[in-house]
Amino acid sequence: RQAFFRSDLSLLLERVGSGKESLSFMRRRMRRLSAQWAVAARRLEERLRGQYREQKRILVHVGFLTEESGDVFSPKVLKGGPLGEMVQWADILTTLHVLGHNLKISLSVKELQGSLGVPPGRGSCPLIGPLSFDLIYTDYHGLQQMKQHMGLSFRQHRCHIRVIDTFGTEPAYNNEEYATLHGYRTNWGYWNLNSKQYMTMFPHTPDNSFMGFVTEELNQTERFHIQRDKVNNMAVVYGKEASMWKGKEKLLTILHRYMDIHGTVYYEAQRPPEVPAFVRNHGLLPQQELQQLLRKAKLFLGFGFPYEGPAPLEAIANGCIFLQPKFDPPRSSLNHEFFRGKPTSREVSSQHPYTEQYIGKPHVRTVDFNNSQEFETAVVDILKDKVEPFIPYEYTCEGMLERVNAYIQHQDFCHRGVPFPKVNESRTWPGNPPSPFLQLPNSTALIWAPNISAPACWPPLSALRLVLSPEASSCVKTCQDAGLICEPAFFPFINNMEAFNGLNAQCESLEAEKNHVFPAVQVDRRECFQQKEPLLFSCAGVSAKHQRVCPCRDYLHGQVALCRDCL
Ligand code: U2F
Repeated sequence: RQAFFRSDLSLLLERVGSGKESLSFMRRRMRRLSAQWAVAARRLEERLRGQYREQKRILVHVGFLTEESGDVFSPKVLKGGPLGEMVQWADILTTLHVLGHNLKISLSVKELQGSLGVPPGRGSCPLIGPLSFDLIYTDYHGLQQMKQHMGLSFRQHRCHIRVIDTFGTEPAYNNEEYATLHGYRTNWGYWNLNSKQYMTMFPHTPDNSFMGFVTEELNQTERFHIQRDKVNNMAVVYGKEASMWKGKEKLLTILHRYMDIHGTVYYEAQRPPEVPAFVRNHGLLPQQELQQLLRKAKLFLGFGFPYEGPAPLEAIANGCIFLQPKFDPPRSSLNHEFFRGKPTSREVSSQHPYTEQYIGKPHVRTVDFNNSQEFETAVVDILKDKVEPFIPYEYTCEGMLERVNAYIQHQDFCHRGVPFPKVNESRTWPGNPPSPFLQLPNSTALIWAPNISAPACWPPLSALRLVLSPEASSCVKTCQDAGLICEPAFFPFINNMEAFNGLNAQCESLEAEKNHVFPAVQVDRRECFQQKEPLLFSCAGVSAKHQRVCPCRDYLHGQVALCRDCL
């Protein structure tokens, strides 16, 4: 059956219900953004005209909101607790609904069992029949619950699952055997999914799919009002909880020399929060009122926590400049408590690396907050800067609809499109002779555009550009330095001798091993290594001794998840 765009959200709002604060928060958000979604749906429909889109049966099981997982989030919605996850789930549900799919929402284990057809009273190993869903969106809590209640069927059906995973899961952590043997085992990882089944809040690593969320857009009148009403010396501090302001008195004092400071810190009437007296605290605001405050402010100031939330994008969308601390050394699960135990080694270079790397000046300034002079200079510069409200396309409703639609129509983890080539088996492609090579500026990397006509693959292989990384560089970084992005779906096509030859690797030996940095080359020893375990293909992997064979591709401006030929 064909899917048709929907612009009316009433059915969705009804299904979400409002039994808890978290659900009410999500419903309020859906309602507030409904006009914006409708416009985006019309635009995308126009652009995709003529494309057949299949309607999928989708189960959405929001594990972290179930009572069975402890639901620690809902009671804190009005008390300064995390809201980012709720923002994202509200937007995912809306996207799936607007794209015209057949949705079932589950917010408890009971509903999950009902949806999956688990007979009541059966033990922990039921065999359920054919799955009545094409796709299941859940999170790590939900995954655990599904495994528990699907018993033996879990393995069989897991290719249909998509895991909403805020900070991302790297392949080395996802492969159970490898994680256990090599010290990558955490409480969350080791599910042996295809790493693209994990969907993140920001495009952290291309090993995962970037799901995202949306940022509220401005109409012409609102833009005009922002220009008119901006208060040049008004700052809003990013931080809903008093703990996020601890130890920041010195910075606040510097800032206060130049600007009026506003905050939105939650407090209970009898115990006002400990913020300096010169701060005007509004208390935790409803999202809509926070937007109004941001429309007036010039500066949005991050103090280092929370990491990677939606609020900086909202501030930039409302014409603020986001000033945030650089982390040197970068923080990660290897050196920092908050990230410890998360299934990724990703290095977090600032409070919000996405805004640092993908947006940058003039909207974002990332400086060393331990250096008061540097901080003060940034504040002075911001007072002089002129900025326009800005939203990266991938964080607009149209961008999210476009991206998720492409995933739903093209990603398939149930059928292996490419037969995994037998290791050491040489495949011959009708292809260009691998020259001339393009030497990338300031890099030892070589790039080769093979002309492969291979089986159906998404993204299409026409986008493949093969790059040999320098030593100690991941494919994430290598592709980025070449103005491209790493595409793990291409790994199976380049795990062979043609690729090594194409990159002029001059292999004298070739071995196949399970190692998350392979395929790779040890150039001085002329040793080449193939990957033996498809689940370990990894863009993120990095090794001091190896140069990695990196499958890169182009990407659309403002929509990094998609390539030119992806739509
Ligand atoms: C992030 O979670 P947070 O919820 O702490 O992220 P924020 O960026 O602070 O804000 C989320 C939403 O809260 C809203 C605001 C944002 O959309 O509009 N809000 C509000 O309604 N009223 C206010 O007064 C202030 C903000 C991240 F998203 C999570 O994934 C992480 O787990 C967490 C920890 O790093 O950080």
